[in-house]
Amino acid sequence: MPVAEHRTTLQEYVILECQEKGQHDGLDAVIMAIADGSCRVQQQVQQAALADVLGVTGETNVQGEIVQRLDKASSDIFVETLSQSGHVAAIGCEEIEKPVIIEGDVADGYIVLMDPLDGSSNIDVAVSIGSIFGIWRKKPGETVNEDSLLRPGNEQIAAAYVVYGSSTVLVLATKNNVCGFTLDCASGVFAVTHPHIKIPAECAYYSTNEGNNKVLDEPTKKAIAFLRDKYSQRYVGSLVADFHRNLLKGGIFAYPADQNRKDGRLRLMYEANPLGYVAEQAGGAASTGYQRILDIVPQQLHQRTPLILGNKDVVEQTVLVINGG
Ligand code: AHM
Ligand code: MG
Repeated sequence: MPVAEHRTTLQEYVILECQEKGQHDGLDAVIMAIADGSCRVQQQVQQAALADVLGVTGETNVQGEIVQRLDKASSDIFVETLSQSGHVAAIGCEEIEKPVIIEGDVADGYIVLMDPLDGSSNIDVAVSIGSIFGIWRKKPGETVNEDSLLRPGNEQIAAAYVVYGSSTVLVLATKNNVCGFTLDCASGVFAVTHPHIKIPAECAYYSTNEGNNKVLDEPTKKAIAFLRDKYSQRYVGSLVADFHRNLLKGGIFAYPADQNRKDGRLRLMYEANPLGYVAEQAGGAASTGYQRILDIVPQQLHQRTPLILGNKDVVEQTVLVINGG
């Protein structure tokens, strides 16, 4: 018997959620397209070298980073499932320089920004990786073009991520509601396993690349020292996996700007914004150190941002230290 039986499936959940939120225009299809794509990606992740998807493609992406074969495969899979959903007007993707504009009648379309395979450095070594999605509703009557994707995170109507770890978990956030689903690999069905996620009040962990300490400015060094003094460190090096642990167990993730990365390391539109949205709906917070992530008015699809993400109180205390408090 499939283990997902007798549990609410993702499909049942999104239909109810869309009814409750008055979203009757295909948001459920967009979310199921993400779920279908992530089932296919997880099969490749599980088979790894056997499916011949490890290693590099030999290309570099728009950020100048080496493209792994699984980065490319995941990007292709999600572009296909989202395009075919019939409700996506445009896709912005870490691996694709320009937005993918979907032709045809998509009057009620959504705009999806995605990191199809997060944690690229962990692909070849069987460590948890993931996919991240921010979802915006197209403006009424708008003809979508490149600028249509440059919307602030506070206009997202949903966000989701998938962790391909010891199990495959999809977390979906809609306004004030965050829910986790585990994939039953035998049936390809996601079922509710983590209802009503709220980030625990107590912060257990901090997650940061301590190797960057030497290139931090003094206030940021003090902020990291403040975290180091109070909490245990956990750092996977896949944002999705680090965030997922901190969301369930209580914790804070920090990738601040440094001498080598003046604008930070992570991407605003398809890493910081979606996870910032998930964090806020679960009672947490996301900041650059100076500004709420979701309030940033984006200038470019692939722009980077410093990111402090997790327990609200601890994000606020960290921001205070960065600002000399
Ligand atoms: P990617 O989207 O190309 O995988 O890059 C983002 C990743 C994040 O998952 C992770 O938090 C960060 O880069 C790790 O960076 P570093 O190796 O500098 O610690
Ligand atoms: Mg990433």
